[in-house]
Amino acid sequence: MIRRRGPEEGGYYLKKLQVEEDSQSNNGEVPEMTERLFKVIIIGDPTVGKTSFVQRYVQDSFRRDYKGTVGVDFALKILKWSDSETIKLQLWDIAGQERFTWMTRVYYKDAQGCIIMFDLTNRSSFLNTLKWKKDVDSKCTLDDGSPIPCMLLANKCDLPHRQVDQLEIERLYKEHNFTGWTETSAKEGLMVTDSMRFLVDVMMRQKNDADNDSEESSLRLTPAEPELSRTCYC
Ligand code: G3D
Ligand code: MG
Repeated sequence: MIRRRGPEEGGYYLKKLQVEEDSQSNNGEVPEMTERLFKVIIIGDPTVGKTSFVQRYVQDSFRRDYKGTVGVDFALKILKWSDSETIKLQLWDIAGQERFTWMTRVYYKDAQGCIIMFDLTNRSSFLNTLKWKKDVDSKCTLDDGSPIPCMLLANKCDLPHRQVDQLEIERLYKEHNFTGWTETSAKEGLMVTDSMRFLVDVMMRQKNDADNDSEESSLRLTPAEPELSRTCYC
């Protein structure tokens, strides 16, 4: 149920995720590999499951004996995105205790993607996702000034006794410009890889668009603005 705003119809559509996992033959030639690095921050109230989610995603394990995160933990995940592209994801697992202080600005610096997580069985963690979103949007933007893509994750969907229903999540996601939302269970490994793939897919497309824009504008500028080439920077 990952949803994404569809620019073509101004509405929403279900996004099907497709990643080529297997390398295809390339007539025996070794393809040139491009490597991309993305910094992704994982934020939300304490105990919603951020560290468990990262652990599940990176190591496919779930442990009950974590110490609460103090400060920030880093994890690296390497994805083979296609025959020619490798992605390095740097995951910053930020302690919830550090919320909304000057410190978050340091954590958010240069982030290109964000996960905001809440616990479906803890209503205040859901309400606080708005504060987290505002905090990120006010301190962190992409190079073109737009907000960084932000996924809203409703964790612990394996548990009964929910305190938040789907309609409320849907409304919050739409009204506050999240990139997508889905229920997850770090414990059961539900939608963990899928939600990350969705975010990576969005980040990749934004990066490619930005690369194309800068290529196009430099191509456009060269003939139209010949005086630029006479500019002297020495
Ligand atoms: P945090 O990093 O956001 O602070 P943690 O959260 O990953 O440390 O998890 C906090 C508690 O929630 C842990 O329980 C952890 O096992 C549990 N948890 C995390 N994700 C899930 C989930 O998807 N389902 C369920 N049922 N529990 C989850 P303890 O008991 O160790 O404090
Ligand atoms: Mg933690």
